[in-house]
Amino acid sequence: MNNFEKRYQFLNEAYGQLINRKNEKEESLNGIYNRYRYPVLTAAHIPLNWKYDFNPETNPNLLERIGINATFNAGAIKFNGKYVMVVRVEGADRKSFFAVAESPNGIDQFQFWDEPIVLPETHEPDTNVYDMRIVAHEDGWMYGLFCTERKDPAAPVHDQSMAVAQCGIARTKDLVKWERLADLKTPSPQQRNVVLHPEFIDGKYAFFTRPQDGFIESGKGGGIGFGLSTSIENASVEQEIIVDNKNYHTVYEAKNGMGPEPIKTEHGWLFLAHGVRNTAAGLRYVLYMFMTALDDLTKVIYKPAGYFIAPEGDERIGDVSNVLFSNGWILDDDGTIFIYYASSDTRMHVATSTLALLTDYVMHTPADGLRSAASVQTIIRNIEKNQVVSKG
Ligand code: M1P
Repeated sequence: MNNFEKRYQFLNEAYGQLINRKNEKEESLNGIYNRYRYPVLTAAHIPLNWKYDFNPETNPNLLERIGINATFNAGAIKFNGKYVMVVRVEGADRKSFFAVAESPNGIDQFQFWDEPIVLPETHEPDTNVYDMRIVAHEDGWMYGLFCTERKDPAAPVHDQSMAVAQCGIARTKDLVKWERLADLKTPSPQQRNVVLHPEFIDGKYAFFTRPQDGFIESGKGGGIGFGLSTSIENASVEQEIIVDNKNYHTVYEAKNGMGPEPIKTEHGWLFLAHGVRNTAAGLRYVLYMFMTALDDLTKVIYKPAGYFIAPEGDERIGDVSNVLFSNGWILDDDGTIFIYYASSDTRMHVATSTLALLTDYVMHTPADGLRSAASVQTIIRNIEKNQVVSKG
């Protein structure tokens, strides 16, 4: 066997083992959700034929020709009975694009489809696209809302990082062929983390937005916004109502943003979002939850204090460390919820829970009292309740 053949065999065996590796559910201390031992997608899950030229004439050393850096921030949807993620794949060249990966059970054996998504562009080409929320809308289409980033035309020559982020919109029936629509128009100079609500509201398309003044800094803007548009082909939100704002000395004091689309429960709409705070070590991203009224998506009726999931162990380390981010979850008919989340802008994980457990968590976890003394009182009330239970 020559060197090319040896490397070919080695690469294929390692890839096969990774793709077929069974995941293992971890014990849950909080009882709300279970993490899994292995990430569900990493850069190593990218098909070998995307990266290697397998012709011994043109690649006698079987070198990797196209580097992939990370697979993260995936939208998720159940499609044709499969658990499907629309993954943000980032090349070694720092360009992100989308690719579909599917699993038979939602927790392991995720495999990418044959080719990455070829996303049509508008008249204004995207420099970078990322973080798609894929939503099955009641109008019959699946919509992918994502961030489209272009260089800020106002950037001075010395600044090569100033960008304008806006919400791109594409729709599909099969996740293979995509129709690109006009970017969402809002009053905000910057938009990321925009999500389409799955149902019409007052006969209109409903959007969750995240108005920001700057590319990174929320400035005077911020919070999770909500607005309506009569059209999806030329979507335009004229007024953004803030549903859930950033707040002093909380896990979302610097900024926050929507996760995936909300899930309807008998008690209200269940939301998963990310909150960001600043630390000496940089920004820390955690996931939190809240619930809005069934008849009013802008009215928060329950909001547990603090985070729901925060980076833990290996999740804390990656290209952008100390970050958890989720833009995809799947609710199964039996009430199981698969929460897909990325750690540190590097890899994808899954946590499982149920609609009943998440509803219990959101409705019965004490709210944030916003001061140390209030937190102490919350604990004391709990201790006192437990004393009654143990005496009884
Ligand atoms: O690097 C962490 C995250 O930063 C951004 O999120 P937000 O817009 O809330 O600040 C996004 O670029 C996201 O992709 C990234 O994971």
